[in-house]
Amino acid sequence: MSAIYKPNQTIELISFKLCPFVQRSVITLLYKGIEFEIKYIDLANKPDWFLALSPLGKVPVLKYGDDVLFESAVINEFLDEITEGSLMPSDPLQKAKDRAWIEFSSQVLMAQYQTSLAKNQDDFAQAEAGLNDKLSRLEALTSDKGFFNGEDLALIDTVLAPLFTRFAAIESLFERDLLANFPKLKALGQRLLALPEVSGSVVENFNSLFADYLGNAESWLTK
Ligand SMILES: N[C@@H](CCC(=O)N[C@@H](CS)C(=O)NCC(=O)O)C(=O)O
Repeated sequence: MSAIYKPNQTIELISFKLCPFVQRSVITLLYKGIEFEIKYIDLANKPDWFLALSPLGKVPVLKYGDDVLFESAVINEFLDEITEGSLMPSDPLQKAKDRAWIEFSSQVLMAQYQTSLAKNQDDFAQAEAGLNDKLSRLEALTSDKGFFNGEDLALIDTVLAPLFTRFAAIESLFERDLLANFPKLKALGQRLLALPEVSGSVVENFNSLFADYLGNAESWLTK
């Protein structure tokens, strides 16, 4: 029997407050109007029950009743499929392309992470060059109609949004606009960050937790 979301279904997202992959699933849950609970864990000190549930030891993990799902892209597609109004293109080719760019966007998140954690100016410049390479690819594909594919928000937008939360935090905390050379991405970011599902997808003190995290890691941005 296929799963169809029932509002009384117990859904719990195992999370870490600063994790962009968790944030992707929170955006999808909020956008799809799915009721859920969120449980934060400390990734530096993973509880045994979490390690028992999560084959990769990574968040997000979604507990759907007695079932367990992992990997944000998989969780998001599942949440999309059990609710009305698909956020994936119906055309198989376009759907395959979106899945490919969703995978690519995970690499962009990793490049952004490495850039924000670089410990000195040289490492920062090197990491930023790698990040910019990836951002150029996204910039070339970003529509100027509102969202990544066009006028309608799709899952690819929900997975890109956490990038913009972190670019905005870096700009506000350290006065560095890492999207200055990417006008279409900048506009996409502003559009996404204005959505309540995106602004409400992180904890209220996100910027200060993010600053603390970078400070503890002795990131060059914080010096
Ligand atoms: N491909 C995974 C990546 C998830 C991931 O890397 N999560 C990080 C936190 S942001 C994590 O749990 N790291 C713990 C670890 O690697 O030990 C997804 O999309 O869900």
